[in-house]
Amino acid sequence: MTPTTCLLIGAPVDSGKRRRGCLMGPDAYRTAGLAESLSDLGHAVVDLGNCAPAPHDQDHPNSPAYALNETIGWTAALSDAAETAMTRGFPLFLGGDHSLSAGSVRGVANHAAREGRPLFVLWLDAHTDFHTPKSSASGNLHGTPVAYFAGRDGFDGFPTVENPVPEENICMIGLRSVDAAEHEALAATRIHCHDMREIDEHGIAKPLNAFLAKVAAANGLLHVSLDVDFLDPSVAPAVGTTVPGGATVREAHLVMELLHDSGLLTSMDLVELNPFLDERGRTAKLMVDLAASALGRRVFDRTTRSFS
Ligand code: 6HN
Ligand code: MN
Ligand code: MN
Ligand code: MN
Repeated sequence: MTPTTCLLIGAPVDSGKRRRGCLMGPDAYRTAGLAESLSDLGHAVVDLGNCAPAPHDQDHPNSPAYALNETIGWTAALSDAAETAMTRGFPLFLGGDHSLSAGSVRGVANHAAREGRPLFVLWLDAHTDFHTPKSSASGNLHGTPVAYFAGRDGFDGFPTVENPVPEENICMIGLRSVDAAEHEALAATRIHCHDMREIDEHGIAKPLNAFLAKVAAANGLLHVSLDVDFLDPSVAPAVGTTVPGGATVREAHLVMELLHDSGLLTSMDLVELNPFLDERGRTAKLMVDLAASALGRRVFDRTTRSFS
């Protein structure tokens, strides 16, 4: 990748579910050496510090959605931060739970619309996060961001999504925990869904390369959202929603390496890291290494055939 300006945007969002700890995520990435890893690759790195949610009302005591108004406040603030950052460089959102992507993707989509280019989203996750606040059985809004930025109804009180991401521009890889309501809703969409069974059978490069070809053909922008639980819990224990049977370290790195080689990646979220559940920082370190792969780190250079 030609050297770029990486903008680190701390998004200590902890409102998207009841189990606490994701608010420590941004500092865990900093501690694990994210800025240094990216500057070692030749990028300029600007740490913009942590965002705060926009002012918001108290929740209604009977609200079925947990911390609804705080999540609405985060969505507004992060959307603005994303839109601004897209004009300055490559935004990297340091989560924070996955509800942050409602904001990051909305902002990136507004930027894409202003540029007159289509936005594509790659969702790397065990889950589809396609609930609405009304369909969610858990009431945890980290299970809803895709439905929000795809323009589903049911997000009363949230900032209006002026530029929904078209269904056919969304690709999910790593799926292995999909609720019945999400399954039914997704079946009626053109979202590309690739579960772990498909990855086992055909390899992870196949659906990814097919998607990247679509992005390239459309001259699109590409946002990637990497949920820690995309990875197998044996290598990434620091997440509250572990599901066995996830991506291996090499599968995840291959995705990142192919993303880098495509030259298409324009923004990224690192989400769901809960440092309270980590083992001596190993999950934070793995996520930092994956971000570095996405931004150009490699062991062996295929063009010069030399080790670096
Ligand atoms: N995530 N489908 C479950 C729920 O509570 O709605 C799990 C959501 C997981 C959220 O992956 O960020
Ligand atoms: Mn998720
Ligand atoms: Mn997940
Ligand atoms: Mn597909």
